[in-house]
Amino acid sequence: MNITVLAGGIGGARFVRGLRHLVNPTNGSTSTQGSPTDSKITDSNITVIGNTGDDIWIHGLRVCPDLDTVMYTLGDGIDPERGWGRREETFHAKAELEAYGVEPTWFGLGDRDIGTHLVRTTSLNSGYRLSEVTRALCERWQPGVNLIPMTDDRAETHVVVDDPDNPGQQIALHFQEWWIRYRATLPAHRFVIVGIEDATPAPGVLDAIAEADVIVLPPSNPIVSIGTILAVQGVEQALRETSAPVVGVSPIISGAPVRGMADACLQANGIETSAAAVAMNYGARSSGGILDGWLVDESDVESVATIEGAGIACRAVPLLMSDVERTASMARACLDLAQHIRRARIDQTS
Ligand code: FO1
Repeated sequence: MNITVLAGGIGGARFVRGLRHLVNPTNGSTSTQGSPTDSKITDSNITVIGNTGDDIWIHGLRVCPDLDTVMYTLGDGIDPERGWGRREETFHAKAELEAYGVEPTWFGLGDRDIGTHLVRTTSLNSGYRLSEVTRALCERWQPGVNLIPMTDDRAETHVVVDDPDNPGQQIALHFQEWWIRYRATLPAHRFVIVGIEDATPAPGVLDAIAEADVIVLPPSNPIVSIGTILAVQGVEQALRETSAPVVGVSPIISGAPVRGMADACLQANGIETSAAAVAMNYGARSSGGILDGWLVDESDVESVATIEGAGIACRAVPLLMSDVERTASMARACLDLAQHIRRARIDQTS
């Protein structure tokens, strides 16, 4: 089975780790598989289309937070508490830059992480495409999935806010400054993806959508992570045209994001912070959107009828990714819902 996932950072990476555990359980571990139909699942391959809208030049280094979070999480190099950057990290280089009074000082540039950015920056400067560099970096980390950036071109999310230093003026901050330095507390007027007009899908992105048996939207930020991937020309159209069921997982549980500041992003786009509102924002394929199915947490079970009424098949299951097994169960629920959607289509056509 070909499974394609459109992923952002921490939430998306953790979901893919559970999905990988489901389809390629490590030897000896008890996976959540049970029924004989699972043989179809176990020889699956996973392609992750990663968001690059968060990417930033920092002290001359190209940093790709969401690609690295997926790569480190699946390669077991991630810092488990932070959810980003390397485990056993130190920040000596960052302290030296601060001692020189070099800005930005708000970005957590780790010493081990700098190794990745040096390899990536050198390779990019030598003319390699980001997708080629990402493949090369994954040779070391062996994530067990095919990680492809959404585009090899520049497409950087900026956030238009009221200038904290010039009342009455608006400025565009790089997403990372808004997210890290200001913790998304400056109300966002809108998001602008600089370069998106000229950005084309990286090699393999459209094929991964067209050739998928299932496409999953994990609980990543629907605006600045998955929304950014959808903004790359051709991607949303490919999702509408693919025969694969598109199943999403709500990043909102009981009206709040599980982590991160997705609510600040939703508010900026006038979207209510609820599981149903995020599903409606993606839209049902039958009404011009991209969603065939949507998973909400059990605590949001009352929204199932509304979502189904909009033409999106919906199930309420536990959505807290507190460990790999629970996340694998969520992934299982995604694949089961995709199977249900496929069968329902066959029934309709027969
Ligand atoms: N997030 C923070 O909250 N503070 C940081 O200092 C920080 C540094 C950082 C460095 C490398 C990297 O790959 C990610 C980093 N992140 C940091 C996370 C990052 O801002 C977010 O994970 C994504 O951009 C949003 O998903």
